[in-house]
Amino acid sequence: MKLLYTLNSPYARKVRIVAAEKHIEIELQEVALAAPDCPVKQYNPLGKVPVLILSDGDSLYDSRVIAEYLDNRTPLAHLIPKDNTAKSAVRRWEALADGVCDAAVAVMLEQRRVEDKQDVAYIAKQMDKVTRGLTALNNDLGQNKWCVDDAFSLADIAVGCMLGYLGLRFAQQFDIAADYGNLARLQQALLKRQSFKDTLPVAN
Ligand SMILES: N[C@@H](CCC(=O)N[C@@H](CS)C(=O)NCC(=O)O)C(=O)O
Repeated sequence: MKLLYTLNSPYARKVRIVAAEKHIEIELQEVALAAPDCPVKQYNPLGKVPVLILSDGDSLYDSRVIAEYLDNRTPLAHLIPKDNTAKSAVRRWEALADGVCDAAVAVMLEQRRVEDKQDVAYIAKQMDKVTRGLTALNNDLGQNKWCVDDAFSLADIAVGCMLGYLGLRFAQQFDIAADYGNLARLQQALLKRQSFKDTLPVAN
């Protein structure tokens, strides 16, 4: 199996962490999405990473589908609970964390345009999603160690990848330690795991 990824994609990081936590060997191929010969479109019509290429040449996307596929590949250390209520809770945390990433990525892309072409109202709307998402996640976590049922899961991985991305791209705008203390505590716990240490985003 081969994963097409970019170094700082929070969605690809989620998949890399799931694979590491499950001790599943995956060949990693870093891609440049803007390169004319980028292989991603060949495997995912949407042209987005991550894409997992299976041994029969078939491909899986997006990150949520890949995470579930990997989680079911081995019985070891399940990251998505079997119980329906707990499973939905984990998937909801993931949906919100990924949604915060979607809004943050949208802002980052808009801010890369020439300044007088940027849509200020659009940026503000996306930033509101980020802020509301962070507040909800921080409140829902409360004093709990992990997001769902006191067990490490895909929910924690998704939230950790989102926080890593905000730290990389929006460190000036969001002071997680000061304003979202519960999330900051979760992030500290996650950063002790080898899977998180090995996939830290790199400023570029
Ligand atoms: N929902 C998708 C989001 C993937 C995504 O947006 N990836 C970004 C990189 S962070 C991408 O490939 N963008 C290229 C594009 O949109 O053309 C997932 O969870 O995998």
